[in-house]
Amino acid sequence: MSPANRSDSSTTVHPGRSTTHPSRHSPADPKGTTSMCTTENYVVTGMTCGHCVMSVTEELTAVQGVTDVQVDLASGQVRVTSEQPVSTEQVREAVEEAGYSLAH
Ligand SMILES: [Cu+2]
Repeated sequence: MSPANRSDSSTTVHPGRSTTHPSRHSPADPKGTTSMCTTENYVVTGMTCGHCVMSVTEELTAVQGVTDVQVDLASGQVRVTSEQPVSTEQVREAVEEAGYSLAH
């Protein structure tokens, strides 16, 4: 009699990348800031091709409040549009999670 094969666990783990972004609960601004968009420009270093641009765009889009991300590969300029101000720290975290770094 052969023993049952029970060592084959099928837990799917995505390496290197946290898929759970804790949604930070930011209090609503009582002052009428409805439909006000904030646009900030950053410089990301380390991007070499369209795939890099995709990764950075993906991570930044996942940041709370971000509605649009425009990346210029040649200059490394990243324009982040959000419906609420996003701190540099949040942007830096997202960029580093993608595997690149913020220039300043
Ligand atoms: Cu690349």
